[in-house]
Amino acid sequence: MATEKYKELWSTLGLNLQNHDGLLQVLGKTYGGLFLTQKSRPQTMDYFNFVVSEIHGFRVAEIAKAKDSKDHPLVVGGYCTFIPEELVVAVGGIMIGLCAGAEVASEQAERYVPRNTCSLIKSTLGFKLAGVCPYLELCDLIVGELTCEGKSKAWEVFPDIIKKPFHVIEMPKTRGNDRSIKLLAEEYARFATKLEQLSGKKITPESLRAATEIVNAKRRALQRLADLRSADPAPISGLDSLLVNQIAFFDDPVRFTASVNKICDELETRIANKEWTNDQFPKGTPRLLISGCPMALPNWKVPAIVETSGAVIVGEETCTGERGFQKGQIEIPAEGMDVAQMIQKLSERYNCIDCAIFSENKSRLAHIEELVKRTKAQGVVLYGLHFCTSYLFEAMDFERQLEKKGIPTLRIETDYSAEDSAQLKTRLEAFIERIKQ
Ligand code: BJ8
Repeated sequence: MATEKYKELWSTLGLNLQNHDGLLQVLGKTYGGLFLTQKSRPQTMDYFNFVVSEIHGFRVAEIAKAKDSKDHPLVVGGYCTFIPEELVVAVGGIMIGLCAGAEVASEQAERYVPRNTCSLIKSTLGFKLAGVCPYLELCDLIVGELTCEGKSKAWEVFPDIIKKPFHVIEMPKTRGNDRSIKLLAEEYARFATKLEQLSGKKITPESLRAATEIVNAKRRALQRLADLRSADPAPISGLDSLLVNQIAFFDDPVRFTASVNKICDELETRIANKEWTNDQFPKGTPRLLISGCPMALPNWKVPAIVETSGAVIVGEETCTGERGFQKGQIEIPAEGMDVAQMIQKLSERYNCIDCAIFSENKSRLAHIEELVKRTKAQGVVLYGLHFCTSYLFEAMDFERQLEKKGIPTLRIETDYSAEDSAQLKTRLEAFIERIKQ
């Protein structure tokens, strides 16, 4: 991990250098052990190795430099797939996903949020309290959304702790209908106004169309990668695919898209070469789909256990998987539309994201089944964080229904600690054995 050369920058941003060093050390060691030891990795993952080796370095310095330039892009941090990156890019801004995926300063966080709050929220707050997130410190605006109860209430306490301008987007309770599309369009229009005020730039049909093209290209590349994983042998591990999706939340979108397309080119060559073998996951390796809560970087716990227990993950029905870019969601606003019409289109697009919080079990289950078919998965792991009511609730119903249809399903409830790793490994190994029979 690069550390020395960025110390001055981190210090300027107000990080706690001691805590931060500790975090980077653990991260570097974990990454080396989990990712760099994998066999048959695509060479094009080198770019992503670089990004992780510079996780709080290169990109942070790049954004800091841009902020010092005459363009001074607005840096916007968010916590949900529903925050429309298109609008941020349309004012020349930079969008960063701020959800955290490691257990940091939990006890401190519990002074502000109840103990029975999910790890994702607690860790995101913990990163601020421990002073270890340079991306948060670079932000000019933070956006929260009224999704689950935990996040909705967290936005009442976060602003005082974060001490940054904070904007809250109201969310519909259901999705994909006229009322939900209208509400989200209104909220996006209000967000657009906020972005214009803070950036001093007007969103025009041209700037929004150009932004939409950038963001759509990113989603297309991610969808292309997701599609390639249906091959057997799997051309890439679930861990590597997850990493790519996690990095999508903070890397420069144009550079990121090109890097993902390079991986896809390499994977296509692998798949076309009938002689190619995967030394880590040979043909016939049990294939699993993960569905449920997002896995923010560096939450690799469950995928790491799965992929060191004899199975490969071939898809993620999560917000760090394909929930945010699944087929049918990409719509480039047509020529001739004004900004209001384009925002309406954006609302329609985002209304396709089937987060458990606003989606009926029926449509979510149909999506999981479609993914099982498409990825040729032989089993489903329903992944829920403790206290995440929406995903834990649906998992009970889904387990019953999927099993009834002959799809082996395992329900997992966990958090960011390593305490249950041995128990999870035993359960996952037994599940994988069941699939093999
Ligand atoms: S669109 S999944 S990113 S809300 S794990 S904080 S739900 S208690 S993250 Fe999410 Fe947007 Fe939906 Fe996706 Fe709450 Fe659950 Fe915690 Fe969660």
